[in-house]
Amino acid sequence: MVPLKRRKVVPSRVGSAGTEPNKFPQVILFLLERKMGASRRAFLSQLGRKKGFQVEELFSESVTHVISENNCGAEVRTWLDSQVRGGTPAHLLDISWYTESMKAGHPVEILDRHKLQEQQTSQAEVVVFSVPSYACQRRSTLENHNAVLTDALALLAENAELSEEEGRGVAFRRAAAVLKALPRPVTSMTELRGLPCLGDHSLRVIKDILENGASSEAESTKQSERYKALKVLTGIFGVGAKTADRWIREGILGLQQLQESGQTLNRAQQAGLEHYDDLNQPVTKADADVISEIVERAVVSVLPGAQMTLIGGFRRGKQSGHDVDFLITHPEEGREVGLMPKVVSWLESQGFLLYQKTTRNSYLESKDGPGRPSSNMDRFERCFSIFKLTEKERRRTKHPETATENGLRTVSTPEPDPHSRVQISERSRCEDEELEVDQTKQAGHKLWRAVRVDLVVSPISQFAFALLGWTGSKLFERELRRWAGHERNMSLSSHALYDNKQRIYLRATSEEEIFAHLGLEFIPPSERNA
Ligand code: 8GT
Ligand code: MN
Repeated sequence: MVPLKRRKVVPSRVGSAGTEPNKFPQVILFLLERKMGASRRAFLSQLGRKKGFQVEELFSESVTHVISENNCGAEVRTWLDSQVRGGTPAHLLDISWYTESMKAGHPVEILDRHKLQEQQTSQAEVVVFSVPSYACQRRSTLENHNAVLTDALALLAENAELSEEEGRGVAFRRAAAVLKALPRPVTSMTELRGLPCLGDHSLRVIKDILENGASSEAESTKQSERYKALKVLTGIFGVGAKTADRWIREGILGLQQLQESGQTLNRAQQAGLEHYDDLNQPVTKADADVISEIVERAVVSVLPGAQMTLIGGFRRGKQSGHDVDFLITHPEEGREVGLMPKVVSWLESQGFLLYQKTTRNSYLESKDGPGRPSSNMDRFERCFSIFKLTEKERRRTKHPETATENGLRTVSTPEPDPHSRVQISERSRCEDEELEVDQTKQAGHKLWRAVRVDLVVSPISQFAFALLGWTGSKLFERELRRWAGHERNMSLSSHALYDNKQRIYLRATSEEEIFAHLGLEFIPPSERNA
């Protein structure tokens, strides 16, 4: 057993019948509930007391050994810092030390493998930054003081995602989100001590940048033929990482090679290729507002009383996005059934859709109830579409308020795009459009652009969950679910919140209520840009 500092011994507050008297007065244990769970903690604590160990219910400065399960040193350190200012000199140990000590009937010697990865902090090692572990506990800061670091990590995250290495992608995204939350630029590695979610790989990248001004890994990735080809090919709507990878292995690295290859493209990919330039141009908030009005007209025309909400990045206050997302519902449960095909038909009849695919909602037919605990697959009725947004619509739905707000309302004609002009003449049906084409040709400009639009329909009983689930960001959603599972023993989906302990679904009619169920402070959409 390693010698411990002599301390004032505080009598146990939890001595109760059936427990041995404290046999090891120099050892005061505390079991961290985080990730261990309350019931396992209670069980293990009781076991320890029976063997004559002093196991504290509450953390205090007298604790000599902090025991945790499935936590890394940084996570435990962050938790402890929130309890005791200036940290604690206690040993931070893995559960293995505890179980071995239980077996031996006395505190066993602390070996390296028992210690949590992070070494004990000395007085000199002061924690500079303190950031909560989960992105859903953080409000996004207005300014990113560490853009060079986060850009490199985001690029590596994107490359991992495009290479179907999801875990690695998430790790980089989490690390980037933590750095983005810092109040000032990081200047040395020691400042990162105690920060959550910084894995070895991310730390190597950060170190490289701090020492050499750039990350060699990020730079070489950016220059690599594979990354460039993945970007171009997945830029085609309907093409995911798997398809792009297959094409690359067949020697297809760009659009021209793809067109010449004679590959069979599905309907989505054909549309994606046809509107490639438009769909790879950011959608402005102004255009998102114009499309909102069109969708609203559609929804109200086919079902009076139905409601539509802008979701995704634009709900979070982003000024541009890669698509526009909408959630549709009706205040009377059940009235939303059959709504999607009607909305789509209306939009189609008005000539707004260049492409659409509606996926059926299998939830209604499924017998396993909303949001099965293990499932975060979305089962709402959903329509992936490509809108044709014309100048005429842009003018028609001009809002004086937004015009002055950000100046984006003044519609500037997009860059000439000969590729798309051809499509106009191919697609022209009515005289109006013929006239537009004429004008377009004369002016050398095109008078419409293609925009990706996603529509989702939810019953009102699930609306709050759908709204929360579809507002994003993707990392924020992932972190919410991680929090729910690890910290609350609950399962969150875009359909429901399930309490695994009580075995009940928790109802909510607003996002605020869901945060309250989760024991989280409410973070408004504009501050969720994790
Ligand atoms: P962007 O459009 O500007 O790139 O940014 P975004 O609006 O934040 O991203 P998005 O890709 O349009 O996705 C919007 C949100 O919808 C994301 O936060 C994501 O979590 C959510 N989302 C999907 N697909 C699905 C899905 O199948 N089920 C659920 N529940 N949410 C989804 O993108
Ligand atoms: Mn979006």
